[in-house]
Amino acid sequence: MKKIIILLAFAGVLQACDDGDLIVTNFLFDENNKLAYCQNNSSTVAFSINTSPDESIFFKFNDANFTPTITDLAEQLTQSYPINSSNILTYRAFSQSINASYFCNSVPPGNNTITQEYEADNGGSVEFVTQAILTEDSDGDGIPDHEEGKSSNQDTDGDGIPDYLDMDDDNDNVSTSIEISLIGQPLNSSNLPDTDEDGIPNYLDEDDDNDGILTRNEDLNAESNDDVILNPIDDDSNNNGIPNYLDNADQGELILNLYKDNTILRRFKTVVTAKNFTFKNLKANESISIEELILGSFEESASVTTEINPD
Ligand SMILES: [Ca+2]
Ligand SMILES: [Ca+2]
Ligand SMILES: [Ca+2]
Ligand SMILES: [Ca+2]
Repeated sequence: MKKIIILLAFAGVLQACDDGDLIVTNFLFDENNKLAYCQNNSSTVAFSINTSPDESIFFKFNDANFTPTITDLAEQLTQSYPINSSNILTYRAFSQSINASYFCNSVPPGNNTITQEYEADNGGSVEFVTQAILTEDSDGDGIPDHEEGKSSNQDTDGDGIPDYLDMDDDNDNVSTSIEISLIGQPLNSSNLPDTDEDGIPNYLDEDDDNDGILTRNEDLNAESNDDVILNPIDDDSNNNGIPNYLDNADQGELILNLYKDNTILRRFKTVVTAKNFTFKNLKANESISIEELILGSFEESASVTTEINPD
Protein backbone atom coordinates (compact mmCIF):
# COMPACT_ATOMS: atom_id res chain seq x y z
CA MET A 1 0.00 0.00 0.00
CA LYS A 2 1.58 3.18 -1.15
CA LYS A 3 0.75 6.27 0.80
CA ILE A 4 2.56 9.27 -0.45
CA ILE A 5 1.05 12.67 -0.27
CA ILE A 6 3.03 15.42 -1.81
CA LEU A 7 1.68 18.65 -0.45
CA LEU A 8 3.96 21.26 -1.82
CA ALA A 9 5.35 20.13 -5.08
CA PHE A 10 8.54 21.83 -5.99
CA ALA A 11 9.90 24.92 -4.40
CA GLY A 12 11.62 25.97 -7.57
CA VAL A 13 10.86 25.41 -11.20
CA LEU A 14 11.45 21.82 -12.11
CA GLN A 15 14.25 21.64 -14.58
CA ALA A 16 15.68 18.66 -16.31
CA CYS A 17 19.22 18.02 -15.13
CA ASP A 18 21.88 18.52 -17.77
CA ASP A 19 23.33 15.09 -17.03
CA GLY A 20 20.05 13.44 -17.97
CA ASP A 21 19.29 12.06 -14.51
CA LEU A 22 15.69 11.47 -13.70
CA ILE A 23 14.47 13.60 -10.84
CA VAL A 24 12.71 11.47 -8.29
CA THR A 25 9.19 12.55 -7.48
CA ASN A 26 7.93 9.29 -6.05
CA PHE A 27 9.45 7.36 -3.21
CA LEU A 28 8.40 3.79 -3.75
CA PHE A 29 8.60 2.49 -0.22
CA ASP A 30 5.74 1.03 1.73
CA GLU A 31 4.95 -1.34 4.58
CA ASN A 32 6.08 -4.33 2.54
CA ASN A 33 9.62 -3.02 2.28
CA LYS A 34 11.78 -4.93 4.71
CA LEU A 35 13.67 -2.66 7.02
CA ALA A 36 16.85 -3.64 8.81
CA TYR A 37 18.98 -1.73 11.26
CA CYS A 38 22.55 -1.41 12.51
CA GLN A 39 23.79 0.20 15.67
CA ASN A 40 27.00 1.56 17.04
CA ASN A 41 27.49 3.02 20.49
CA SER A 42 25.95 6.34 19.63
CA SER A 43 23.32 5.82 16.97
CA THR A 44 21.05 3.52 15.02
CA VAL A 45 20.49 3.50 11.29
CA ALA A 46 17.29 1.92 10.00
CA PHE A 47 17.34 1.29 6.26
CA SER A 48 15.36 -0.16 3.41
CA ILE A 49 17.04 -1.15 0.16
CA ASN A 50 15.33 -1.42 -3.21
CA THR A 51 16.78 -2.88 -6.37
CA SER A 52 15.65 -1.75 -9.82
CA PRO A 53 16.09 1.06 -9.32
CA ASP A 54 18.97 0.77 -6.85
CA GLU A 55 17.90 3.05 -4.09
CA SER A 56 17.58 3.26 -0.34
CA ILE A 57 15.78 5.25 2.27
CA PHE A 58 17.37 5.39 5.69
CA PHE A 59 17.00 7.13 9.01
CA LYS A 60 20.06 7.64 11.17
CA PHE A 61 19.14 8.71 14.68
CA ASN A 62 20.99 9.19 17.92
CA ASP A 63 19.50 6.38 19.98
CA ALA A 64 21.93 3.48 20.31
CA ASN A 65 19.47 1.48 22.42
CA PHE A 66 16.59 1.42 19.98
CA THR A 67 14.90 -1.97 19.63
CA PRO A 68 11.82 -2.84 17.55
CA THR A 69 10.36 -5.05 20.27
CA ILE A 70 8.30 -4.55 23.43
CA THR A 71 9.91 -5.49 26.71
CA ASP A 72 6.69 -5.90 28.66
CA LEU A 73 3.40 -7.55 27.76
CA ALA A 74 1.84 -4.48 26.14
CA GLU A 75 0.50 -5.09 22.63
CA GLN A 76 1.61 -1.83 21.07
CA LEU A 77 4.46 0.62 21.50
CA THR A 78 5.15 3.85 19.62
CA GLN A 79 8.67 5.27 19.56
CA SER A 80 8.89 8.68 17.92
CA TYR A 81 12.01 10.62 16.96
CA PRO A 82 12.04 14.23 15.77
CA ILE A 83 13.76 14.86 12.45
CA ASN A 84 16.62 17.28 13.13
CA SER A 85 20.35 17.67 12.61
CA SER A 86 21.01 14.59 14.79
CA ASN A 87 18.22 12.45 13.36
CA ILE A 88 18.41 12.61 9.58
CA LEU A 89 16.20 10.93 7.02
CA THR A 90 17.90 10.34 3.66
CA TYR A 91 16.93 8.98 0.27
CA ARG A 92 19.67 7.91 -2.11
CA ALA A 93 19.68 6.40 -5.57
CA PHE A 94 22.83 4.61 -6.69
CA SER A 95 24.52 3.68 -9.91
CA GLN A 96 24.82 0.08 -8.74
CA SER A 97 23.30 -2.18 -6.11
CA ILE A 98 24.14 -1.86 -2.44
CA ASN A 99 23.64 -4.19 0.49
CA ALA A 100 23.51 -3.92 4.27
CA SER A 101 27.27 -3.47 4.55
CA TYR A 102 26.78 -0.05 3.01
CA PHE A 103 25.19 0.97 6.31
CA CYS A 104 26.64 -1.52 8.76
CA ASN A 105 30.36 -1.55 8.00
CA SER A 106 32.37 1.11 9.73
CA VAL A 107 34.05 1.75 6.39
CA PRO A 108 31.33 1.51 3.76
CA PRO A 109 32.23 -0.22 0.50
CA GLY A 110 33.49 2.15 -2.18
CA ASN A 111 32.63 2.33 -5.86
CA ASN A 112 29.07 3.38 -5.32
CA THR A 113 28.08 6.53 -7.04
CA ILE A 114 25.16 8.37 -5.56
CA THR A 115 22.99 9.55 -8.42
CA GLN A 116 20.27 11.22 -6.37
CA GLU A 117 20.13 12.35 -2.79
CA TYR A 118 17.37 13.88 -0.73
CA GLU A 119 17.80 14.73 2.91
CA ALA A 120 15.40 15.79 5.66
CA ASP A 121 17.01 17.26 8.76
CA ASN A 122 14.63 19.92 9.97
CA GLY A 123 11.07 19.28 11.11
CA GLY A 124 8.72 16.35 11.23
CA SER A 125 9.25 13.00 12.90
CA VAL A 126 9.82 9.33 12.31
CA GLU A 127 7.52 6.98 14.16
CA PHE A 128 8.22 3.35 14.90
CA VAL A 129 4.93 1.63 15.78
CA THR A 130 5.52 -1.85 17.16
CA GLN A 131 2.70 -4.36 17.46
CA ALA A 132 2.87 -7.78 19.06
CA ILE A 133 1.84 -10.45 16.56
CA LEU A 134 -0.71 -12.68 18.22
CA THR A 135 -0.98 -16.30 17.20
CA GLU A 136 -3.52 -19.02 17.92
CA ASP A 137 -1.53 -19.75 21.07
CA SER A 138 0.32 -16.58 21.92
CA ASP A 139 2.20 -17.95 24.93
CA GLY A 140 2.94 -21.28 23.27
CA ASP A 141 1.73 -23.25 26.29
CA GLY A 142 -0.45 -25.63 24.26
CA ILE A 143 -3.81 -24.02 25.15
CA PRO A 144 -5.12 -21.75 22.37
CA ASP A 145 -5.89 -18.11 23.19
CA HIS A 146 -9.65 -18.50 22.73
CA GLU A 147 -9.71 -21.25 25.36
CA GLU A 148 -7.69 -19.06 27.71
CA GLY A 149 -10.34 -16.35 27.79
CA LYS A 150 -8.42 -13.81 25.75
CA SER A 151 -11.55 -11.81 24.94
CA SER A 152 -12.25 -11.23 28.66
CA ASN A 153 -8.58 -10.96 29.67
CA GLN A 154 -9.09 -13.95 31.96
CA ASP A 155 -6.40 -14.13 34.66
CA THR A 156 -6.95 -17.30 36.69
CA ASP A 157 -4.17 -16.79 39.22
CA GLY A 158 -4.64 -13.02 39.49
CA ASP A 159 -0.97 -12.24 38.91
CA GLY A 160 -1.73 -9.52 36.35
CA ILE A 161 -0.70 -11.68 33.38
CA PRO A 162 -3.71 -12.84 31.38
CA ASP A 163 -3.86 -16.60 30.88
CA TYR A 164 -3.19 -16.37 27.13
CA LEU A 165 0.22 -14.84 27.93
CA ASP A 166 0.92 -16.85 31.08
CA MET A 167 3.20 -19.89 31.02
CA ASP A 168 1.90 -20.96 34.42
CA ASP A 169 -1.78 -20.15 34.60
CA ASP A 170 -2.30 -21.16 38.22
CA ASN A 171 1.05 -19.88 39.58
CA ASP A 172 1.87 -23.25 41.14
CA ASN A 173 5.37 -23.18 39.62
CA VAL A 174 4.57 -26.07 37.27
CA SER A 175 4.27 -24.86 33.68
CA THR A 176 0.92 -25.22 31.94
CA SER A 177 2.63 -27.13 29.12
CA ILE A 178 3.71 -29.77 31.65
CA GLU A 179 0.39 -29.87 33.49
CA ILE A 180 -1.63 -30.50 30.33
CA SER A 181 0.58 -33.30 29.08
CA LEU A 182 0.83 -35.46 32.20
CA ILE A 183 0.14 -39.09 31.40
CA GLY A 184 -1.60 -41.67 33.56
CA GLN A 185 -3.77 -39.07 35.34
CA PRO A 186 -7.57 -38.90 35.48
CA LEU A 187 -9.02 -36.55 32.88
CA ASN A 188 -11.77 -33.99 33.33
CA SER A 189 -14.68 -33.44 30.95
CA SER A 190 -12.40 -31.48 28.60
CA ASN A 191 -9.93 -34.37 28.48
CA LEU A 192 -7.34 -32.49 30.49
CA PRO A 193 -5.38 -34.06 33.36
CA ASP A 194 -7.25 -33.56 36.64
CA THR A 195 -5.44 -35.54 39.32
CA ASP A 196 -7.88 -34.86 42.17
CA GLU A 197 -10.92 -35.20 39.88
CA ASP A 198 -12.51 -32.00 41.14
CA GLY A 199 -13.28 -30.90 37.59
CA ILE A 200 -10.57 -28.25 37.64
CA PRO A 201 -7.75 -29.31 35.33
CA ASN A 202 -4.30 -29.41 36.90
CA TYR A 203 -3.11 -26.42 34.89
CA LEU A 204 -5.70 -24.25 36.63
CA ASP A 205 -5.62 -26.01 40.01
CA GLU A 206 -3.21 -24.69 42.62
CA ASP A 207 -3.60 -27.83 44.75
CA ASP A 208 -3.42 -30.59 42.18
CA ASP A 209 -3.81 -33.55 44.54
CA ASN A 210 -6.28 -31.85 46.89
CA ASP A 211 -4.25 -32.68 49.98
CA GLY A 212 -4.71 -29.17 51.34
CA ILE A 213 -1.14 -28.19 50.53
CA LEU A 214 -0.64 -25.86 47.62
CA THR A 215 1.42 -27.40 44.83
CA ARG A 216 4.00 -24.61 45.03
CA ASN A 217 4.49 -25.45 48.75
CA GLU A 218 5.12 -29.14 47.98
CA ASP A 219 8.48 -28.09 46.55
CA LEU A 220 10.46 -29.21 49.62
CA ASN A 221 13.92 -28.99 48.03
CA ALA A 222 13.45 -25.50 46.59
CA GLU A 223 15.95 -23.94 48.96
CA SER A 224 18.48 -26.77 49.20
CA ASN A 225 20.92 -25.04 46.84
CA ASP A 226 22.51 -21.61 47.06
CA ASP A 227 20.04 -20.46 44.45
CA VAL A 228 16.37 -21.06 45.07
CA ILE A 229 15.12 -23.42 42.36
CA LEU A 230 11.35 -23.46 42.03
CA ASN A 231 10.35 -26.88 40.73
CA PRO A 232 7.73 -29.01 42.51
CA ILE A 233 8.21 -31.80 39.95
CA ASP A 234 11.41 -33.21 41.44
CA ASP A 235 10.14 -33.87 44.97
CA ASP A 236 9.08 -37.44 45.81
CA SER A 237 9.43 -38.00 49.57
CA ASN A 238 8.14 -41.58 49.65
CA ASN A 239 10.01 -42.58 46.50
CA ASN A 240 6.98 -44.14 44.87
CA GLY A 241 7.62 -42.48 41.54
CA ILE A 242 4.78 -39.96 42.01
CA PRO A 243 5.89 -36.42 42.80
CA ASN A 244 4.54 -34.98 46.05
CA TYR A 245 2.30 -32.44 44.33
CA LEU A 246 0.37 -35.27 42.65
CA ASP A 247 0.51 -37.65 45.62
CA ASN A 248 -1.75 -37.00 48.58
CA ALA A 249 0.25 -39.52 50.58
CA ASP A 250 3.15 -37.04 50.56
CA GLN A 251 2.16 -34.05 52.65
CA GLY A 252 5.37 -32.22 53.48
CA GLU A 253 5.06 -28.48 53.21
CA LEU A 254 7.52 -25.66 52.67
CA ILE A 255 5.77 -22.30 52.56
CA LEU A 256 7.11 -20.49 49.50
CA ASN A 257 5.75 -17.14 48.54
CA LEU A 258 7.80 -17.18 45.34
CA TYR A 259 6.83 -17.61 41.71
CA LYS A 260 8.78 -18.40 38.60
CA ASP A 261 9.34 -15.53 36.19
CA ASN A 262 7.01 -15.62 33.21
CA THR A 263 9.04 -15.88 29.99
CA ILE A 264 7.37 -16.14 26.62
CA LEU A 265 8.66 -15.77 23.08
CA ARG A 266 6.84 -13.05 21.16
CA ARG A 267 7.09 -11.81 17.60
CA PHE A 268 6.72 -8.14 16.76
CA LYS A 269 6.03 -6.16 13.64
CA THR A 270 7.21 -2.55 13.53
CA VAL A 271 5.97 -0.19 10.84
CA VAL A 272 8.10 2.90 10.35
CA THR A 273 6.50 6.11 9.07
CA ALA A 274 8.06 9.50 8.46
CA LYS A 275 5.64 12.38 8.97
CA ASN A 276 5.45 16.03 8.02
CA PHE A 277 8.98 16.40 6.70
CA THR A 278 10.67 18.13 3.80
CA PHE A 279 13.10 16.32 1.55
CA LYS A 280 15.70 18.60 0.05
CA ASN A 281 17.76 17.82 -3.01
CA LEU A 282 20.56 20.29 -2.58
CA LYS A 283 22.08 19.59 -5.97
CA ALA A 284 18.87 20.34 -7.84
CA ASN A 285 17.67 23.06 -5.46
CA GLU A 286 14.47 21.09 -5.11
CA SER A 287 12.43 20.47 -2.00
CA ILE A 288 9.44 18.21 -1.50
CA SER A 289 7.20 18.35 1.54
CA ILE A 290 5.66 15.03 2.44
CA GLU A 291 2.91 14.48 4.97
CA GLU A 292 3.40 10.77 5.42
CA LEU A 293 5.76 8.19 3.95
CA ILE A 294 5.90 4.61 5.14
CA LEU A 295 9.54 3.53 5.00
CA GLY A 296 8.91 -0.17 5.56
CA SER A 297 8.65 -2.63 8.41
CA PHE A 298 10.71 -4.89 10.65
CA GLU A 299 9.73 -8.22 12.16
CA GLU A 300 11.67 -9.41 15.14
CA SER A 301 11.23 -12.01 17.88
CA ALA A 302 12.18 -11.50 21.48
CA SER A 303 11.72 -13.40 24.69
CA VAL A 304 9.78 -11.31 27.15
CA THR A 305 10.24 -11.93 30.85
CA THR A 306 7.92 -10.62 33.54
CA GLU A 307 8.72 -10.97 37.21
CA ILE A 308 5.87 -12.11 39.37
CA ASN A 309 6.03 -10.57 42.79
CA PRO A 310 4.50 -12.13 45.90
CA ASP A 311 1.22 -10.54 46.95
CA1 LIG B 1 -1.79 -20.36 25.61
CA1 LIG C 1 0.79 -24.41 36.72
CA1 LIG D 1 -8.04 -30.56 39.87
CA1 LIG E 1 -1.23 -30.48 47.03
